[in-house]
Amino acid sequence: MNKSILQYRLTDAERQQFEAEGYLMIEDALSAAQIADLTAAADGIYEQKLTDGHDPHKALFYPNFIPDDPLFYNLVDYEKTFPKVWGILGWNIYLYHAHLIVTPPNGEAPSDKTFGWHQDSGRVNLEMESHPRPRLSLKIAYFLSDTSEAGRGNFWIVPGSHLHDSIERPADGQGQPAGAVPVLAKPGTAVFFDRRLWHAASPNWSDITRKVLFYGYGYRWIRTKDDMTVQSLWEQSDPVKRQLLGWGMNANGFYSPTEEDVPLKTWLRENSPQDVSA
Ligand SMILES: O=C(O)CCC(=O)C(=O)O
Repeated sequence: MNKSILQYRLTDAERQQFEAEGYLMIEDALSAAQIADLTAAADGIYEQKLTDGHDPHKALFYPNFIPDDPLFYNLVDYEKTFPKVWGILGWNIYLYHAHLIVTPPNGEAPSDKTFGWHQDSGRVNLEMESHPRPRLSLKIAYFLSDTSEAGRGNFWIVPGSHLHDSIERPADGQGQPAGAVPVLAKPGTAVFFDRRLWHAASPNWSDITRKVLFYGYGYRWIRTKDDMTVQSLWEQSDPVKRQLLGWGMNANGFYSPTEEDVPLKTWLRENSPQDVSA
């Protein structure tokens, strides 16, 4: 990993924003050229899925997309975002989940139906007995299409809701929870969100197909949430990236890592010691 990455470390203001609101937006994280190339790669997958019979009016949720294109692989330790991930979660981390979502225009008139509000991680939210729930992981959503206006299949959130174990949904199934807002993200924006932040996908009532890449980072003792068939990428990766792609010396090292298990820790100690916690 190149030391130049350190210019993108999490700032105090970014930390405060993330801690208080449960999310953080970095505009222009991707250049116009990156957006164009990543969009072409995402389009290729989407076209293939349509050919395979995917309903053109329904959103495509496509997990485990990292092996599909080097461009997706390159973002795993992307310099403009990855330092903020270790700044929030620390060094015992990896990419536990990744998915691409393409939300085409649904061809319907806008409605006020309540969206599918949730915190990430499924049963973790029921089986972990603590309040507030622990953070455990976060996602970065890279927006490839323009969702800077509402109605475009926006990612919706309730800012500051990450410390709440529940939210009140409208009883009649109409409208959104109090405080809910659409995230207005331009192409190239990276939105970091705490897995506990109450969030939802929304229908796309516009004529612009929405395209977003989601990268989920969590502690190394968390299981993958999709097949994550990234092992063939280990050999070509530097040690830190190998760690991010799930490599480890042995099973115990995911809980009690030795130096060899966590090259990110070693790299940080040598290059950014203030980022190395216990
Ligand atoms: O598609 C969206 O905007 C929401 C994605 C989502 O709910 C998730 O990544 O957990």
